[in-house]
Amino acid sequence: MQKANNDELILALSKGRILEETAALLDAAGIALTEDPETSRKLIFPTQNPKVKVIIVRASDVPTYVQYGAADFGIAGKDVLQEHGGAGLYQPIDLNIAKCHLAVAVPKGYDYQNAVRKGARLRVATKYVQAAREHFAAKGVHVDLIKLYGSIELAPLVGLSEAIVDLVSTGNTLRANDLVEVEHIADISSRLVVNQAALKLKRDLLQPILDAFSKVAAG
Ligand code: PRT
Ligand code: MG
Repeated sequence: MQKANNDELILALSKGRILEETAALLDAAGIALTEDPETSRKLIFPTQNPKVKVIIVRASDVPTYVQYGAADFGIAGKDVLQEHGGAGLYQPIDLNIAKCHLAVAVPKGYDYQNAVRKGARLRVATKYVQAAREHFAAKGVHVDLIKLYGSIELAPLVGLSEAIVDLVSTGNTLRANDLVEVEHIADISSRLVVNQAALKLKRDLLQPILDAFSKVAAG
């Protein structure tokens, strides 16, 4: 097993929007990638700093790699961190990237407020079971949560659920599927997460990078 040793750092990132929006941060910290993961099949990448490598994993797997110390630090959405639970992770910086919000949405014309008032039991499809459960429990709304792994917006269109809980950024996906947002649950952005042991053992290597990230994140 390749495991991070004490004179090198491994950063866990995911392809797509996190990688894109992280480029400026990596640049500022002197750890820009020297190869483009979007066009490569490799999973471990060198950076400008010979002591720092980047591994590319699924967005929802980033906290797991960092929790177990297979990566020393990583970047993940607050949505992902909330579902993971955050055990073993130190979360020092809100990077203010990959911003969106978590919302409840229903098909246009469905009277959500009325259904809630009448105490109806709603079927809600979501990838974010943890966050959805907390949200509806706090509001005293009765729900049956249906866990999906993608294309959440499809569920109400084919009768799998009455409502969804999903991430929204531009709102284009909701509009394209005749869905409307009825509740704003939480603002989401991406956070830097650091393995708690690495923070102590590799402070010398980590601190300058954390400082550079903080500086860019603060604008
Ligand atoms: O697909 P995979 O399981 O590998 O992971 P992922 O889908 O979580 O990864 P990715 O790269 O899509 O998202 C990584 C992180 O970006 C998420 O964990 C969020 O914190 C953040 N983020 C920001 C978003 C969005 N904006 C976003 N709009 N993640 C997903 N979306 C999806 C949303 O689920 C919906 O289907 O985009 C659609 C809505 O977008 P709009 O612009 O049409 O409103
Ligand atoms: Mg995705």
